[in-house]
Amino acid sequence: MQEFDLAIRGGTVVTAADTMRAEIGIRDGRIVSVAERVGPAARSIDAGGLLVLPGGIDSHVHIAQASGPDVVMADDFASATRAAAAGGNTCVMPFALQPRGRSLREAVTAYRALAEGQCHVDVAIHMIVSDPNPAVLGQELPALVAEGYTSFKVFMTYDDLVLNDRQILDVFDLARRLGARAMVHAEGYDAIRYMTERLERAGTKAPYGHALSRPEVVEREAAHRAIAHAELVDLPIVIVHVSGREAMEQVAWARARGLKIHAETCPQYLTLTAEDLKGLGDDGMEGARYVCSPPPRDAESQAAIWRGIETGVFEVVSSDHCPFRYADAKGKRNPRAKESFRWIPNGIPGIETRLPILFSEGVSTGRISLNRFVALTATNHARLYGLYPRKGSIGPGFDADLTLWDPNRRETIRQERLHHGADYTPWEGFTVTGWPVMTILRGRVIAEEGRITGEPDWGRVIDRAVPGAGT
Ligand code: DUC
Ligand code: ZN
Ligand code: ZN
Repeated sequence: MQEFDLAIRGGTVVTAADTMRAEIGIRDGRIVSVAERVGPAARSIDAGGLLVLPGGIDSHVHIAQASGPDVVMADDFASATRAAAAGGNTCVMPFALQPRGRSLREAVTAYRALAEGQCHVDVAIHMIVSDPNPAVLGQELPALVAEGYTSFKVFMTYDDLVLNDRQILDVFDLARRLGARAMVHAEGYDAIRYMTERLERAGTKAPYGHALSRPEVVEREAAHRAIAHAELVDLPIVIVHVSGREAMEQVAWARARGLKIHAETCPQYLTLTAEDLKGLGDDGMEGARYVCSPPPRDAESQAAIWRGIETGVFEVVSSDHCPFRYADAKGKRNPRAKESFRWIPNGIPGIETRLPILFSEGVSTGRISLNRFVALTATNHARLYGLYPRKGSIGPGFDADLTLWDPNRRETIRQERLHHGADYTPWEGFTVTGWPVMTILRGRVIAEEGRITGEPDWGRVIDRAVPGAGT
């Protein structure tokens, strides 16, 4: 009788706290033992020369999210989670979006149904609250949080999503009472409209207009306002996809005042700039490949974001994977997008490339330690969103979600190697040092050397605990 179903031997195990030569014994999908030697197992995997990391958790992705009548997102759950697995991730967190005027409960039920049986990795669902009416605040949200949907995002921009200040305060107040986690898209609606109309009047239509319409001050103002509301209500919040120095300084300022403000950034804000949106190509639309919100900034902002990562302002790096096809009339080059940048769908693919880019630019360059990499890509996501101590680290009792990582492997990112539904990657030709070799979900190998070895019903839709008031 074997003691374990699976043993990982010969690797260097890395957690947010420790780096050690150890073997891992796995039984029934869970880690049972981490020790210098573990006993006999039905299968042993040789991780010699490799790092053994907690599986990546990407707590900010968009999958199969309705994007308006004429635009379709490029990924369903099968393709997005396939790409996640190949990129070293074992859990992703997409959003069930409440269309305004409709029930949040119905949106969550329908979204969960889309995911069930279609996932290569585990999925935990956040909500987007676009209409905090009395039924949502009084019944739906409290019930959904109690059922394990313990986090939601609010938007400070977009016609069909924006909440006004009073609505934000009401939703924050409820989140505090429920112990739920609130995430904020911090860009100011009126400022963006003003800038967009001004640019259009001046004849600016091309994709680069997107960056001009959302300068850093727009993000800085909204971040400050969200922080002020969070202070008033006494709610810890997460400011997601912080793109540049100015919004980041607001987070650092809030922390210095003793406020619990969490912050997320993404690989695009470390590696892309607004200059990328200037590309024209055959029909002037090339730059649309890089249109996301907030937009990428400049080299100075990239350096500032790195400082924020190094000094702990940022606790999580997510992909904000939000894929649209480029050569597609329902994607980046839909007919209206050619009339004005304002109709280019906002978002870029990145679920499969997040870990290699951050490892390469962060760990391989010596900017951050291996342990910090693990914290930024797995452990802190689990802690922030109520998945800890089930996921996010390596130790007895954790799910056996692991990524075997070759720290020395040099690879070039190419669209043809990726598994997402998009038809391009913003990082085409980008060379990285460090690459996922094998991804293991609850003790089963789901991806190996870029091949998907699992099935689309191996991932589960999982419920979560409330992160807890005050955290
Ligand atoms: N916000 C996101 O979080 N993702 C894509 C677009 C957006 O505005
Ligand atoms: Zn957003
Ligand atoms: Zn997003």
